[in-house]
Parts: sequence; structure tokens; C-alpha cells
Amino acid sequence: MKILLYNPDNGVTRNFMPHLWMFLLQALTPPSHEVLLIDGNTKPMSDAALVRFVLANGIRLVGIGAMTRMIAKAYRVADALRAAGVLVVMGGPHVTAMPDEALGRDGGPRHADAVALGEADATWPSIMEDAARGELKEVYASVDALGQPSKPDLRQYPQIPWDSLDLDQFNRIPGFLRPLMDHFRTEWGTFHIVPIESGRGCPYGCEFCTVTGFFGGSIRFRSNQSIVEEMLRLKARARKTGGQIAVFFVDDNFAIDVKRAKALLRDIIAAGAQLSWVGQVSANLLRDEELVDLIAKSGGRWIFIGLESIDPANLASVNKNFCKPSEYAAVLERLARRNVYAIASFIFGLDHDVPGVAERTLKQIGEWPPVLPVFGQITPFPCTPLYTRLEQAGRLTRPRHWLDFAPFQMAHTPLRMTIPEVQREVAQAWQGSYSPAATRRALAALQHAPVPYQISHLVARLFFRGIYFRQKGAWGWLGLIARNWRAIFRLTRNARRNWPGPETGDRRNVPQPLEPAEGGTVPSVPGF
Ligand code: B12
Ligand code: SF4
Repeated sequence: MKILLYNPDNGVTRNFMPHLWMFLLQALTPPSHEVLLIDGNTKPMSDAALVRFVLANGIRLVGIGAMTRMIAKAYRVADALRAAGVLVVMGGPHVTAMPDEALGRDGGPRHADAVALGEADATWPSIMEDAARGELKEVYASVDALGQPSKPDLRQYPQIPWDSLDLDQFNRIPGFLRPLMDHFRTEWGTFHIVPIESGRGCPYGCEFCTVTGFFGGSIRFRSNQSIVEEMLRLKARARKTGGQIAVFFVDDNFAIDVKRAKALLRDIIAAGAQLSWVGQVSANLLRDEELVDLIAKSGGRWIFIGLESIDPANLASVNKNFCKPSEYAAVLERLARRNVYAIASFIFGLDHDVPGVAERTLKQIGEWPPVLPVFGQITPFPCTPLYTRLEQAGRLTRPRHWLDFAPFQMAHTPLRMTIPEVQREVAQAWQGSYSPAATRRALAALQHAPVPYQISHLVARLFFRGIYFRQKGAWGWLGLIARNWRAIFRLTRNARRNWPGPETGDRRNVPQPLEPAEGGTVPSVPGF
């Protein structure tokens, strides 16, 4: 049977990397079936074009995966496919939380023939077999021999054949730059960020997070050996194709078991499997100097940290007071001393936030080594303790916000601010963080770092800005480059004089805190 796995586009950004679930399910498919993959973020298709593609290729089953924010689009595509007589199975965090919505059992329209609840590693083979026999059930959930809910054991993890997969649709080098890269025979004709999971589960149970509910509090890990082998194969692919490959460890909390994380990183180093990597680690686990050393030595470049708020009362209000804002500066400096930088994520609209939160947060960020800040507003995802609390308090203004998805729009009433105020603070924080002046200041703070780190910081800044501000196509990028010409010019001059700069390992020079913005704490925002 021919199957298509489809991930709808998120309607906001072009995702920077493929979705792991598609490649994982493809790897779990027996050879008797053929699985094609389309990620709408990189291959945008209208619903009608997708239906035509499916019918023309004789595809009988389409699997759609979606987070909450893409679910409205996912339902629309599913409706179009079902109307054309194609079977649709849906999976992922949203339909796991709301299976009745997807199956039309809540009084609304039906969108899927079947749903896969939770992790589908074990159920995927039976879904395909049942579909091939024309006996698709409505709900698939992992159970053990006694019929009790069970979670896959990651010690038996399939080999994802990254070395032979066609990853063309995920090349991060913009099309208009590729001929230039080829012309100068650089090793940057392709740049892929590949997702790898080393484990699943996080027991911390932050109130807004779906992970503890979805993957369970029990943490499961792959063997170090299978992860190291996967990285070695990726490294070989990068060498063979003359391109660049970086890894995103998609574990929600990569160092949740610090001893295991250290053992894995040591094994990566011992095997020479280092690739540049990004991972997610909560701030409390980054107190450990040896862990941070190993992160740097194994190729760790960026660590995504959910700092959420600089106000401890806010962290307590969402069950995240295991992280201490008073420790954030030390954590970020510990990373920066090794040339590892943080993607620092903040949430506005928490119960203790008041107007001015953006300005206060930007001031605090200005006292830290440069980070890539990202800002969002608190969002009640279905089946989270936060959703239940706000529902019980009558604070949900759009209880089914996902059916009418609007980026950066709130779905409930904050306690000490209005909804428009929170949205304005989010906008102000993005503007203050990614203005050309802010980028210049971040690079000035990094001037003693090796030049490749400065370049990677600048490039990452330009991309991260795109999470909030629209910057698509060659003209969008050229405009952005023109607005940031000063930072680019200084960096180019510095690169010509100092390439590659001090040793790229440990760095004794702690980056200086950012210079204060001209004329006040919140930088002006020309160019946005
Ligand atoms: C990597 C990641 C991202 C990446 C993007 C996605 C990518 N290209 O991989 C980045 C960093 C960009 C990102 C961003 C965001 N993310 Co995110 N992200 C993740 C993360 C950490 C890993 C996803 C992953 O690969 N998991 C491993 C795979 C194997 O698990 P899985 O995807 O769940 O798939 C399994 C099952 O769900 C099932 N399955 C999934 N799909 C399908 C489809 C079918 C047909 C079937 C049968 C089965 C099936 O089978 C798989 C194997 O068991 C998850 C948390 C997590 N651990 O999953 C959060 C998560 C998915 N993200 C989340 C959120 C909220 C966001 C943001 C909205 C955050 C924000 N406020 O900006 C943004 C939105 C991004 C955007 N613009 O679209 C939430 C989603 C909650 C929800 N209900 O939607 C999660 C669960 C984290 C959380 N804290 O709650 N994210
Ligand atoms: S630490 Fe991160 S993954 Fe774990 S529950 Fe909190 S937000 Fe979710």
C-alpha cells in the first residue's frame, strides 16, 4: 500500500528542520508498504493540489501529524482528502488531547477516519495493516499484553536512514544563495538541521506544558551507542555531500538525567561523532560545570532554555519554581565562557506580569551575555493543568482557540494586564531584541569570541527575527541585510583581520554584558 505522511505548514515561519515523527514512522514501516513524506513548511501545496498528488500517486492512506497551532489547517486538509475517498489517520499532541474533536464525536464535523493516541511507535504497524485490509479502527493506543497503557521502550530504536534520505526540501541555504556557494565551491551548498531524540519524557510537570501528560513522567532513553552511530552516519553524509549538518536534540530536557547526559556526551566525544548541536535543557540542570564542559566539547552550540520569566512569583504560579531567575546570569555566563549560547525563551501574560514587563525583561537581558531571546504569550494548550485552571476560573476567552488560530493572540484573560497590553509587550520585546541596534550590541559583546561564533550568532539572529517578523524571499532577505549593514560590515572587517580568532574551545574571555541601548533601556526600533 502507498502511504503519505503529511505535516501541515505552521502558517507563520518556514520550519528550520524536518519533523522527526515522519521519518520515525517511515523507518518503522515494513517494506511491503511505501511511505512518501511531505512537509507543508518546505513544500507548500494547496489542499486541491495535495488531493491531486495523492490521487495521482495511488496513495490510499494519509497520516497527518500536527501540533495544536496547525490543527485547523490539518483538519481542512483531512476534510479535502476524505471527500476524495482517501483514508486519513491523525496523530500527534493535539489529537491525543482531543480525539473526539478529530473523530467528530463532540458534535462537530468528523475530520479523521482514525486517530493514534500518544506515541505511535508500536501502533503504526497495525494502523497500516488494518488500513490495507480495509479494517481501520477509530482509535489506536499503545497497550501492553495485559491491556494496560504502555510507552515504547526506546532501547529498541529503529535506524533512520539519514545517510540515504532525500533531504532536499529541508536545505536551509536560501535558493538565491546556492549558486553563489557552488561557484565559490564552499562547503555550504547545503545546510541541514536534523532532529535526533535521545530520550522522551520529563517529570517536572510545568503547568502550561503538554510533555509530562503526553510522554509521561517516566523517562526513557535510547542507548548511547545507537545515538553515536546515528551521528557518525550524519557526519559521513556531510563529508560525502560537501555540505553542513547540525543536530537538534529534540528531547524536552536533554539533561533530565545528568549522569546519563554526561555519559552520552563522553561517548560522542570518544567516538569522534561531534557535530554542532542544539538541545533543550532547563536552567536548574546547567549548574553543573562538568556537564557544561561536556556540552561544549561534544559540539553543543546553542542551548534552548525556557527561562519563562525573570519574576520568581511567575515561575511559582506555573509550577516551575525549580528554576531560579537569580541564577540565570550565572548559568548564561557558564555557557558563554565555553562559547555556548542560549536561546532564551520567555512567556508574557503570566499571572504576576504587569505592564512594563518587556522593558524590565530587556533590561535584564542586557546585563547577560548575548542570548537569542524568543517571546510568546502564555497559551492554554488542551489537556494541560493550565487549561483546566483557566477554564474553571472562567478565564478562557477563546476556549477552542486552535480552531481559529491566530499567531501571537491570547486565548484567555491575564490577571493584571489586558490582552492587548500583553500582545503589545510581546511585540515590544521582539522589536527591542532584534532591531539593527540590538544586533550591533550583541556582536560588540562577542568581539573577543572566535569569528566563526560571531558569524553564527549574526546568522542565527537574522533567522530568529523571522519567528515574529515576516521576512520571506530574496527581497525580504536583502532588505534585512541592508538594515543590518553596519553589523555585517564590522563583522566582515573583524573577520578579515582576526580569522579565525582565539582557540575555538574553552574561552577565557567571558563576553561582556550588552552595552546599554542608546537613550534608555529599550532600544529604538528603526527598520522594523
Ligand atoms: C522539536 C520541537 C519543535 C520544533 C519544530 C518542530 C520540528 N520541526 O520538529 C520547534 C523548536 C521549531 C518548535 C516550535 C514550537 N513548538 Co515545539 N516541540 C518540539 C519538541 C521538543 C519535539 C518534537 C519531536 O520531534 N518529538 C519527538 C517525536 C518522535 O514525537 P512526536 O512528534 O510527538 O511524534 C510521536 C507521536 O506524537 C506520534 N505522531 C505524531 N504525529 C503523528 C502523525 C500520525 C499520522 C501518527 C500515526 C502518529 C503521529 O508518533 C510519534 C512517534 O511516537 C516537542 C516536544 C516533544 N518532546 O515532542 C515540542 C512541542 C511539539 N512543541 C510545542 C509547542 C507549543 C511549540 C510552539 C508553539 C512554541 C511556541 N510558543 O512558540 C512552537 C511552534 C512552532 C511553529 N512555528 O510551528 C508543544 C506542542 C503542544 C501542542 N499541544 O501543540 C510541544 C509538545 C512541547 C510542549 N512543551 O508542550 N517545536
Ligand atoms: S521542564 Fe520543560 S519539558 Fe519539562 S515540564 Fe517543564 S516546560 Fe515541559
